[in-house]
Amino acid sequence: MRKTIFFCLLLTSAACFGQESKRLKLWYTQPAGQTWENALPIGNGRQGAMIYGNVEKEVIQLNEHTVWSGGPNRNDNPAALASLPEIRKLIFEGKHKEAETLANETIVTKKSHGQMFQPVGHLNLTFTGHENFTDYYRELDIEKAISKTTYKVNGVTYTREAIASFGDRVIVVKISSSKPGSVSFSAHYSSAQRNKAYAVSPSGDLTISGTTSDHEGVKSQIRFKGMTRIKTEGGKVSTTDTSLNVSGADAAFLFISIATNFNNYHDVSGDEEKRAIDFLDKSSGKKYAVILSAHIAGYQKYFNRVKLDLGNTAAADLPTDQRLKNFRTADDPALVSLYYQYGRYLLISSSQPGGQAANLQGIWNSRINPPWDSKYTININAQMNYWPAEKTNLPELHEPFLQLIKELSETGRETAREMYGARGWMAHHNTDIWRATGAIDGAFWGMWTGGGGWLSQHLWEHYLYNGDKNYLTSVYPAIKGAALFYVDFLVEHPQYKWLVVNPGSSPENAPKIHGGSSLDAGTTMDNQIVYDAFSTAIRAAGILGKDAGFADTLKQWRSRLPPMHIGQHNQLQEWLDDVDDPEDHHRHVSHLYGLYPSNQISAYNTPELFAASRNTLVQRGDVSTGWSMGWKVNWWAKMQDGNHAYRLIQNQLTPLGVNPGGGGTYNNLFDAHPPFQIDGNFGCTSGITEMLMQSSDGAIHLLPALPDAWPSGSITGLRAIGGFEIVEMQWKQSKLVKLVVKSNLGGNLRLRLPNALKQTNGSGIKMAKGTNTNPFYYTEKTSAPVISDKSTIKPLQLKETVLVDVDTAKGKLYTFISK
Ligand code: FUC
Repeated sequence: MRKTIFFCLLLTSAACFGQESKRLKLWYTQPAGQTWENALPIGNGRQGAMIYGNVEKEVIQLNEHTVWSGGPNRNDNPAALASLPEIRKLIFEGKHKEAETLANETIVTKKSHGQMFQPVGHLNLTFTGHENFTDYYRELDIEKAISKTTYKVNGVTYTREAIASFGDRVIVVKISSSKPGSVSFSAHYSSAQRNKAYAVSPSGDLTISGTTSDHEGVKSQIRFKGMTRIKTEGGKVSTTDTSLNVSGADAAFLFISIATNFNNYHDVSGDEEKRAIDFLDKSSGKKYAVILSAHIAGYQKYFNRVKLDLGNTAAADLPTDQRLKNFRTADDPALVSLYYQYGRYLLISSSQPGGQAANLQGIWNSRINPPWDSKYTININAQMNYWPAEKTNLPELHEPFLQLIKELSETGRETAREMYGARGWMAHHNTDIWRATGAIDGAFWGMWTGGGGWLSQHLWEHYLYNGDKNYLTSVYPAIKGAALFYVDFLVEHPQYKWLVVNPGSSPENAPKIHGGSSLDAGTTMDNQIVYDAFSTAIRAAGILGKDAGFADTLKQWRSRLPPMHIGQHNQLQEWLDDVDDPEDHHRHVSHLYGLYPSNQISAYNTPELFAASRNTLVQRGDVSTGWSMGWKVNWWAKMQDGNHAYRLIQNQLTPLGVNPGGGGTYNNLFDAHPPFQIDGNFGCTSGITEMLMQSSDGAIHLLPALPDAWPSGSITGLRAIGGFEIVEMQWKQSKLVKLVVKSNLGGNLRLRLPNALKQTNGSGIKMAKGTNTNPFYYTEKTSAPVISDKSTIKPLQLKETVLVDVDTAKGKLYTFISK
């Protein structure tokens, strides 16, 4: 803020206000052209659109959250159960490749490898005579969720505004001009879907109807209907068989609705026609100003909860694509806050209560056969989408994902029983809108059983933030079922006697000595996931006063899981044996699941494992795919190394193609794996939060990883475990100067501070001793690690912090300032 003011003095105030208002905008001085990743995303959780901002031929690429290939289906392989003993034996005998070959036959599906999230098509707008234009400008205002394009032709300024309305279930485009009567264009649909038809309905609406693709033996059962109704001020609307033509209007308003027959993963009996018409009829009679203000209010209800200021510099005055190019060498902290808020914008736009969860591309996909089907990869990617939800104050938006998990706990029950003879439920490494839980792609990738165990932690996380026991009761069966699966699935390791997952894997990676096979028993991530599945079920059962006997069994079984291992390279071992290669730069660093998002590895409780995790991170290297770098921002934040976390942000905010062999960011600030995957956006937003505040390790830790690049700043509205809200936090010269915390549930507020603060009313704050009495902050004490004889691991020197306790009452605010 101070930098802004100083900079303002150098400029006219008008210019300065102009820049101020661009703070939360992505803006450009050229159209997207033919490049989808230059177009700007809008969405309301049900509909998504990419706005190209092309002048003469505008393209609005359309998505709807339930437009998926196929129909209700399952993809279990029933041959799994009979071959399980043999696969286990082969792995225990060190014949990993043979085990994998057998698993490819008997465990990997013979049916669908998952269905595809597909586009509806394009709405094309042709503006004849607009070939030569000047004064071009387009933006996405993420404070209001509005995309805008303006340009001049023959002295007339044309403006297009597009919203995916949060109040009404339609996309609305307003086209206007500075001179009355100059709005003329034609509109038609196009689509790469094979089965589709275009028409103009008797009521004069432009329509597209079709069915999605049959895919991998699953027949499409999804019918979609898209409708566009145009209302004008002045002028005329005429029609052809497949287009609407506007001429001489002062302004035109396009209402775009899309619906399908999808009700839920096992019911497709809805009426897409009726739905699409209803959405149009309800909205198109309203005044644009009314729709717009409901839209902004509906969006800002979520967006405005968090405000972040990391400072502002002259570097921020350039268009977004230029800033992205410059970021690695420029001082542009405001690009980080823009990117941070863009992550929240994307979650609000792609994940709304009652809708589908944000998939691999959120809700934006133009391809009939998208990369990885744009489905849900649940060995990291889908979970990462939801890392920002709780802490950046968007808990309602977690709901579609929690619903997906509850539904998987239904479909995954049959998979557990049929394939593994186990109770409870499980999922392999992928799922889709039909909640398929079979093993796909090949055993190297698909032979991983951790989907249920990991996902169930999201059900628990939601409770840790809201403390709502009714909610916990509603998700307890899924939490219990995820643990129960492992009670039946674990086997004793013949050599070490620990209980292990076999067959398992450390997602998508293999140690060299296993002949190219990823299959193994007791991998570190598998052990950590089982540990969490058990611990969470034990705690949930305790809180709800249920299943005491079951919880005792889980405690006993948990004590027989393998401890974590520190290997010869001072690394956290990825596998049970010390076979890691310090030159391995694989994008998955799955064994650090225990550091983040789990907290089994702690700076304060497990110092050797914490130090080993750092070595693993260093050995694995920084530059990688987009999502991998996003995860690393979180890990370096947990390492309390703000400068290293910042380096990862620099790597992530790099135009695609500059990081050799790695990902980066597209001009529209979409994350590049490459190709586009939205997980990296969400992972980085989560990581930036973790740099400023963490609450997973026994206290609310403020500014745990502040980089030198952000000496002063402020943030409002973050949420912490136990119902606390960081109403406001300010820091100056890298020192925390003000903190306001709201307690929504009461209980002990334990703060870990970078420097001492005093409470403004002077009472109640005391130095903390012993464990935190707040039950939400209970942390499990993991077993001591097994350390290799060759290791020279030593705990890291941690930054000094001040640990204080404040007894809080429900609903009260607590303010602290520098001493
Ligand atoms: C996992 C990753 C890939 C990609 C895919 C969607 O398989 O290993 O990098 O992100 O998911």
